[in-house]
Amino acid sequence: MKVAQSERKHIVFTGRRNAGKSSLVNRITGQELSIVSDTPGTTTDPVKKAMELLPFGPVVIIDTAGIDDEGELGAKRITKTDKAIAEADFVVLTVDATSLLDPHDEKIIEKCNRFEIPFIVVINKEDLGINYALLEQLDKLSARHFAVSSLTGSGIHELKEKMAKLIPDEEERPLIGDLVKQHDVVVLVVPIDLGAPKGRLIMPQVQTIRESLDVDTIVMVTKDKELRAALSKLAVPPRLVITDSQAVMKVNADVPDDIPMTTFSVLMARYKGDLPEYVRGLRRVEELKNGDNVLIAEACSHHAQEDDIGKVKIPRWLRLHTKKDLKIDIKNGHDFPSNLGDYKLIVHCGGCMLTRKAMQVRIKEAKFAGVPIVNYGVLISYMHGAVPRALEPFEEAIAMWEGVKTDLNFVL
Ligand SMILES: Nc1nc2c(ncn2[C@@H]2O[C@H](COP(=O)(O)OP(=O)(O)OP(=O)(O)O)[C@@H](O)[C@H]2O)c(=O)[nH]1
Ligand code: SF4
Ligand SMILES: [Mg+2]
Repeated sequence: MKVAQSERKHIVFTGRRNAGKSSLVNRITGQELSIVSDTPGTTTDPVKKAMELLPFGPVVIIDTAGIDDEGELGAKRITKTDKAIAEADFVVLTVDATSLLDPHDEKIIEKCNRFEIPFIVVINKEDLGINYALLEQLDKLSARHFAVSSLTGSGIHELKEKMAKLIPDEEERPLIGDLVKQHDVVVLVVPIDLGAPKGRLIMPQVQTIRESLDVDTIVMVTKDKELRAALSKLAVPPRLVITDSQAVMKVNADVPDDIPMTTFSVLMARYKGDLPEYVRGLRRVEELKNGDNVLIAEACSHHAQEDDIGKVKIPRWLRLHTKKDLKIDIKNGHDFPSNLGDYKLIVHCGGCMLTRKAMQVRIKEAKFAGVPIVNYGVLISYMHGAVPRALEPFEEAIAMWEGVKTDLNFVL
């Protein structure tokens, strides 16, 4: 079965130049994927390989450039490695058995601890003998370690088994499966406007349909224009209506109050991100002042439409809603800026191309920098008057909303 990259666990191999990262990756994958040489700085761009890590399952193995690379190019490579680590489900820090940990290695350990990324230190080149002081250093940091030789192959099989046990095999989170039950009717509202991709549905829509079918519900898919007609044809009211965020205002008006309603983005926010945290971020929307910096972050660099949601619509709606002269930066791709502290608010996309772990790390980075974060779905619903309605199916989000509302003394 083909597994989407964002659903595979990402294992990032990092370490200083010449520690033997590429040799280790080649041993683990059983393929000569990465070039090995005794010239430091051989690996430049990250090398990715999807594979089955038995007994664990599908993973993506990522070999990276050394974390002690030098010069201007070296610094760029280190940034790429940093990004790869931020998106990792598991990190393998490779250290030369004859050396000691240096500040570069310690920084990786500190980062993994801070962002709760599980990791192992692989002491490579054990055939050359292990420096006892290195073991002492690792023990002092309580860093889990394991010795191998990528040259002779000793310890590799055991390492793979160890990694398979350590990679977090999170329980599958439901997108919608826990909100509906057998024979419920679920109505999905999918506007087919200029922004809709030609000839297909987008991933969150497809995933919602598939999961609804898995729990034996009856799915009705309609455009926003036909929603009223669709509802009138049903003998029983639907259990839930889910709409694309961009039609939330119309759908909110068209769906009777006693029928629960939410958006695909809110579902995705719960699935990939942290829905209560995004709701908490709404408080900051009302605290923004003239001249404040707002970051709009998109996790991939899709081709921008003329009236693009992240580049055009959200900035426009945010300025209209706050009536403030905001300075809005739009960043996309895998670059999540390191200067988060310069912003008053982060508005993040749904992150459908990110792993859940990567999205969680971004949320943690925002928290660490003390900057509130919201996502497109929650913000759009809020600015279009569909909060708290679109949050009602989710207890924790509603509880957070009650707190936010009290804090701001909203007159709703
Ligand atoms: N003796 C011994 N040599 C090894 C072992 N693993 C790798 N080497 C050697 O160490 C050197 C560096 O190996 P690489 O795998 O290219 O190291 P790297 O960490 O990917 O290096 P960069 O890509 O430059 O950052 C090569 O000469 C390898 O042959 C090992 O287990 N034992
Ligand atoms: S939600 Fe984010 S990751 Fe998904 S397509 Fe849009 S910009 Fe890319
Ligand atoms: Mg290499």
